[in-house]
Amino acid sequence: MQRHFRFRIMVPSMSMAIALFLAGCGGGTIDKAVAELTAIDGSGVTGTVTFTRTGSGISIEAHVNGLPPGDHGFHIHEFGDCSAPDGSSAGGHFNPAGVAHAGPDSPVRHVGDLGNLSANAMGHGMVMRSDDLLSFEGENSILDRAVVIHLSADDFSTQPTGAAGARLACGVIKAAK
Ligand SMILES: [Cu+2]
Ligand SMILES: [Zn+2]
Repeated sequence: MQRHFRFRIMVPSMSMAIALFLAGCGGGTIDKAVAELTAIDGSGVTGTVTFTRTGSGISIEAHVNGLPPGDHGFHIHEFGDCSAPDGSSAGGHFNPAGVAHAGPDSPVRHVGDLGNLSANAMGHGMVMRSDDLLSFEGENSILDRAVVIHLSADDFSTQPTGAAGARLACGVIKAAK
């Protein structure tokens, strides 16, 4: 009788300990994600975009090579699929709220509206900024979506694309350590 009683106490406390262990080791939040950009249709454009959690949002650090000098539309597109020869499989701009396209500093914009990436004479472009609209969870989660770099500049007004033209590079945003 006493043995049976002790057994019943032990089972719930052990399962609680296992749950705490799993929460600590396996259920942690994502703090970083990376998109490795590969060239679309022989463009020669490649790069890396790193997203890192900050206190209020996500910081973006992009390094891209092989670009024509000048500004290039820089977006997060809805689908993490870069398989189509023209990059169209990534879909349109990531826009969970169903609002209008705009620039990255506009109070109302697509979540995916990251603005332009400006390439120098060497074809290198870089972006370092922080963005409070991006998230690693919930409806604004950018995980498993795609970063796309375009041939032309985003004008921040033409709907729904910013008239940024053809897609030069694409990479799926993957959770990282
Ligand atoms: Cu785009
Ligand atoms: Zn947009």
